[in-house]
Amino acid sequence: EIPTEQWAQVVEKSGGPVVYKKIPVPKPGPDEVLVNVKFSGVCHTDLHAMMGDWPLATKMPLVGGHEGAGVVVAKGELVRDIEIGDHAGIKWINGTCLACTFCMQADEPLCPHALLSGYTVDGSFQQYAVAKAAHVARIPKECDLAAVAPVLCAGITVYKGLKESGARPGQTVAIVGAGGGLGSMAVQYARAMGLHVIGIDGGAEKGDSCRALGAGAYVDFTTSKDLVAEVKAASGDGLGPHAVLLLAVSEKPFQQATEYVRSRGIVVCIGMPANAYFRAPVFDTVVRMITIKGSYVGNRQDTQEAIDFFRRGLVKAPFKTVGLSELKDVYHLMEEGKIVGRYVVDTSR
Ligand code: 8ID
Ligand code: ZN
Repeated sequence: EIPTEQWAQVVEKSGGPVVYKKIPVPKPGPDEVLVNVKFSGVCHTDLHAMMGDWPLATKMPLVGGHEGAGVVVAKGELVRDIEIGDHAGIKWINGTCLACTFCMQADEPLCPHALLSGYTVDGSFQQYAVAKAAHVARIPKECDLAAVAPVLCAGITVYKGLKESGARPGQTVAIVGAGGGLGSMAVQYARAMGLHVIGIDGGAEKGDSCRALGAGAYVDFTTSKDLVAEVKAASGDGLGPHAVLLLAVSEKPFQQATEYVRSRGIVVCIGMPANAYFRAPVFDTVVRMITIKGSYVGNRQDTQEAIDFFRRGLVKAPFKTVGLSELKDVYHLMEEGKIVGRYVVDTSR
């Protein structure tokens, strides 16, 4: 039985806060499914969305969230390849046109008509959420829905970022923000992909977590006297990591990355600190043949591959579960950089 009302966390004005209240249950359109969200991860993007700190407007009022794992409970008349009762994931890319040149080449995140869960359409911080059937993640029944939730954005994004980094098995990748939500997943995927990992973040607790997840070295940006030298030294032969994944929500590490990346190395920008710019010395970029690029979530194939790493037990990032009603507290901890791994909210409380 699908109720007519449900609990949700609603952003009523840019800057927040979130308000826990009852709202109507949405109805799926002809090409959409309705997912009974059981658990949702809390991504730093949700905080950016509430604060309105990116140069892209959100819908308002807004239900955030884009790591929602649950069960399909209703579907539109055109939906054929997913059934009621199947497990599905509400991810950042809620829907795309599937007809533009980007969609045709499996670059759906670049679709100019993309709908974004928890940003331009309501997302997973509610008990029932709608998404285009073509785009919901297919979650195998054996996957625990709370544990798989962080894969739906953090996992997909870092897995794609590692592929974009060009790093090959046996090479070294530096993960900046390695103790956070994306970072904890990145350490795991990198290790599963046969890479050596240098984790960079702040504090001893995040260091312990990075090492436990498989990082061979940890550099603490809050205490390091010479971060560039330390990262290079940690790369084995001292020439620097072959690739860098920038996941931090701060501008400074973006400036440092081109200094320690190996010659011919690739710097991948993923974190999106507000109002930040990427500055790199032209001379070094040229004579050391450095590549700088961005990476933005993943396509449907990346999604299923990232989930399959999880299903096989190759990635298992740390998470804590609290009630959806406690989302405000999670945002406070996130603002202070105090979260190791991910928080997952349980929509039943
Ligand atoms: O598709 C994308 N590109 C995509 C997808 C999902 C998320 C991008 N994002 C963006 C988010 O919007 C956010 O800007 O990635 C960023 C990281 O998201 P997150 O992992 O969910 O955030 P977090 O859990 O707060 O982790 C951030 C970590 O960065 C560390 C913090 O200590 C924290 O552990 N950090 C900071 I802030 N400054 C640092 C520094 N100077 C740093 N780590 C190393 N050096
Ligand atoms: Zn996200």
